[in-house]
Amino acid sequence: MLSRNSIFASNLSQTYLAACGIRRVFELQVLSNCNMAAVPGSMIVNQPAHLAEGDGDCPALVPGSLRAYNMKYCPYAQRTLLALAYKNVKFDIVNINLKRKPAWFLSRTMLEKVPVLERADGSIISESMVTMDYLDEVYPQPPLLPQDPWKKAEEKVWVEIFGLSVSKIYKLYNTSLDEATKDKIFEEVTQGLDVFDKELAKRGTKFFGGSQPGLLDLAIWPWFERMPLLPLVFHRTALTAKQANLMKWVSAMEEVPAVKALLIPAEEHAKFMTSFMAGAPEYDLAFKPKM
Ligand SMILES: N[C@@H](CCC(=O)N[C@@H](CS)C(=O)NCC(=O)O)C(=O)O
Repeated sequence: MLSRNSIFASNLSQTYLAACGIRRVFELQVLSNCNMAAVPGSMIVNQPAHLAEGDGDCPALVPGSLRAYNMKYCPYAQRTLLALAYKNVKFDIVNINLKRKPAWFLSRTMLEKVPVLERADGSIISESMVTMDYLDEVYPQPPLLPQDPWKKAEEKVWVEIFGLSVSKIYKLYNTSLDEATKDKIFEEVTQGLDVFDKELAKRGTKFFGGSQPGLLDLAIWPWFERMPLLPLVFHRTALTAKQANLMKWVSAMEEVPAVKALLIPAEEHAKFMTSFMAGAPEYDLAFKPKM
């Protein structure tokens, strides 16, 4: 089990730690699913434990609130929660045990994945980017995408580029891959980071979205929140001082209230990833009494 001390003992550079906000992250208290006090308009009805088949019926919908089906450590589901929180939409979370999905969850979605959004009439949409798009249309303020259809499309292309490069970082946690394959993937990830670093420099803005975060910022953030895990598991650091623009962007993102509200400490991410790699994901590890 990775402890706070083992994280500090690892040879992460100070710059990297600062960029990943490790010190600040550790100061956050893990009380429940997230710290929604930072996003006053949003509402969380805490449903901390991940519900599995046999745990009873689906919790009743909350009047006037959107329902997000989630898995606490899923980066895709975090995209949806970030968009909801960023736009101060009222929502509640139902966490799903993905190893033993409840029948009532499976009956709602053919795709069998989180995130899923459900509204008062029981209809659902899924796929993280679809949910973000929907939220941006229905809750236009603050905007996630530019008005111009071409520019809108360009931002979505960037999300695709991210999916084909940096987001491959998750493959490095696949214990069945050999070292040569992992080296190749690591190369693709770092090249992807270079591309995003250059793009940010080209835009010359604080966020990819301009002076405020946009769709691209929120869509890629979950992978950056998890960056500090890589050196712990793969003994290499992907994001370094070389990507200076991205480093600054990480610090700026950490100050965004929606990001703060949903931030999971690196220590907790590391514990979950360790359990995931061992084939027994501990979805509820944050809710166990501390030893
Ligand atoms: N393309 C989907 C990917 C979502 C996804 O892969 N979610 C994972 C959890 S991170 C999932 O629900 N997997 C189902 C399972 O593990 O059975 C999206 O963007 O929403």
